[in-house]
Amino acid sequence: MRGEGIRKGLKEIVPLTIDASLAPTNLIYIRSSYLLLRIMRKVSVVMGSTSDLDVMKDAINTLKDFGVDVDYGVYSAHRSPERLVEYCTGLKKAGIEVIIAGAGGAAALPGMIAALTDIPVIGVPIMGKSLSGLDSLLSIVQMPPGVPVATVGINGSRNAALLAIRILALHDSEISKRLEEFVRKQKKEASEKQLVL
Ligand code: C2R
Repeated sequence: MRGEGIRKGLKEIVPLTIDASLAPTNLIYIRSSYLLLRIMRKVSVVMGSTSDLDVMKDAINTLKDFGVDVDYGVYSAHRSPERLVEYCTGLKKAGIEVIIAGAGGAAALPGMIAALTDIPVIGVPIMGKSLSGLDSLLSIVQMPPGVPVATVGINGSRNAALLAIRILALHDSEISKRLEEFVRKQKKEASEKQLVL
């Protein structure tokens, strides 16, 4: 079953290509007689509902700003568990190295993904209509020992992306250079702000 792209609020409209049963199509091949270049997607950003997109688009856009290949889609452990299992089965073949999962309320999604794969999962608690996101934060952060989910702050999807970038930077020199540049710029901006104060 092929997922639909989310077309709202993103810098670019990109169709969702993650699909467990069609995982090899997730690789883009550019062929010439001398060149075979394989581009693999590295980070997957998933969310429990389209209503989470306003928060989760920061993660998607931050990853894109760093030139990281990103897939994104809506998957729910509660509402469509079989589809989530199928999706998780294809993640490694699709070249996914980090998963960012955002969910609100009784948020099972990040934990279920961490249970179904050994790829690092970063959970983003989403502030819903009640309990100010505390329900989601506690659901995601209190994983049982043995099934880790790195949890960022409520609505902290940008930090989730930056953490994913730090993980990728460990073995990707291009991303590492961009991260160094980002940190340098951030430091400069922070000290300039202090001078203005
Ligand atoms: P709707 O706005 O679609 O009613 O969803 C979503 O992440 C969203 O924040 C309300 C909230 O339900 C959350 N949801 C989960 C899961 N599936 C949906 N926490 C899950 O499987 O964990």
